[in-house]
Amino acid sequence: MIHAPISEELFQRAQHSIPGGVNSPVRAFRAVGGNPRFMVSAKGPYMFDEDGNRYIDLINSWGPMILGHAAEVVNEAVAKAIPNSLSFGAPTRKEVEIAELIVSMMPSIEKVRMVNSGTEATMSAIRVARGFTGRDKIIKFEGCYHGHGDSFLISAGSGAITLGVPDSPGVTKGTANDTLTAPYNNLEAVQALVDANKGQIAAIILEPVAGNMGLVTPAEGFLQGLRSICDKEGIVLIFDEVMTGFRLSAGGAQQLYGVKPDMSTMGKIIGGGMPVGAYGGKKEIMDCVAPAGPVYQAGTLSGNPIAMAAGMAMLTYLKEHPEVYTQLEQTSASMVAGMQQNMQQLGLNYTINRVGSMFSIFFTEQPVYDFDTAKASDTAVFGRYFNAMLQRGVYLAPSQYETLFVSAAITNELVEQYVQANFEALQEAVQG
Ligand code: HOZ
Repeated sequence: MIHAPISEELFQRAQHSIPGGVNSPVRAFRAVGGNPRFMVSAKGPYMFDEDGNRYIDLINSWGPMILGHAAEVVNEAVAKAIPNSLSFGAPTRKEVEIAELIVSMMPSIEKVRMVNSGTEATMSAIRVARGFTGRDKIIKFEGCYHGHGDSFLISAGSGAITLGVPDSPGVTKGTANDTLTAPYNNLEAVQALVDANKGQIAAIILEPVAGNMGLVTPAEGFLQGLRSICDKEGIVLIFDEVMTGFRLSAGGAQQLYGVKPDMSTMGKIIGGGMPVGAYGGKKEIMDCVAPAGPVYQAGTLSGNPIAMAAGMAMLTYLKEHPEVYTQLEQTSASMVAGMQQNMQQLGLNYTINRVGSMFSIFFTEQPVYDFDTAKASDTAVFGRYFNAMLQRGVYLAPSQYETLFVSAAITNELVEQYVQANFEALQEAVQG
């Protein structure tokens, strides 16, 4: 039995000085019960908490640690950059190099602007799309999460739905009115919105593989269908690749599915674990951004030298080592195959969705292809499953409405341990 009294004490203490005791809501474990674990270190596939417990990590900082924790290639680059100052607030060679690298890796990106988080990237991207088109409205999909910008906290996934506030108080009616929503994978609904708002839609933004309502894959033809609606109507198609970028392939979901958006947003892996985001796209759109154009967007710490060093090291490694993606695919496929075998043995038939190294189990027997079908999952069973896995030293995302991220540090032996833990945890979770 894993105990965590120090984490419990820290969590109690944290409630006095931090809202809800955490700096990002999902971390509070509210959807699964119990106390969050306070981490002190991590190496390779493992995280270690304040109580000295070790966990196999399947969140990997929500994606960035694709090589596992404390990857030497990234740590060395950061260590080398630190003595040269933590920040300049002036341009650097590294910013040019990372921009060139991103352009060379992401199929649709011709120019890119670095920011400090995925949220900043998506907020900036829709401002640019609005500036470029001269239109106000955007379409987003129910259950997709694009960070916590006002325009996106409408039918939002991730922590918003985990805590039951998919439409957050504090977002003005005016802002909400400019965000139209459609069910994921439903082209007819998108077409109907476009028809009803002729000439008013600036952008359609989506996660090309949705990972914030659990993992939901794009149906065949969905991304292509959006591409042609956008082409016909002069709408900017934005792929939010904050989670999928550099993970599902070196060129993200757009490379995997062969569909080019007009703009892309990125984060997570792009910073190698440092707080970095970016948005980019076609030259003519990105040249609207100040100082090249009139759409204002800025950041004192944007392009921070330490963050750029980490991101550059990570992206360079991924570009030069395509075998990482083959390994991630094999590892993740084995994990899911093991889960499926377990379910067969236990007479269960829950839904598992997977693309590459991202996957989710939903506690429903029905296929999950949008927000409503994702919400059919029995979250009470999920909570029990999560805690049963935690007790067996496996750290999963503490919400049904998140995805798991596999790292290249997961060995075959760890896959076996994971599959065994899954068997026992499933048994425990369904017993109630
Ligand atoms: N779904 C979020 C990452 N895209 C979870 C991380 C967080 O909100 O803290």
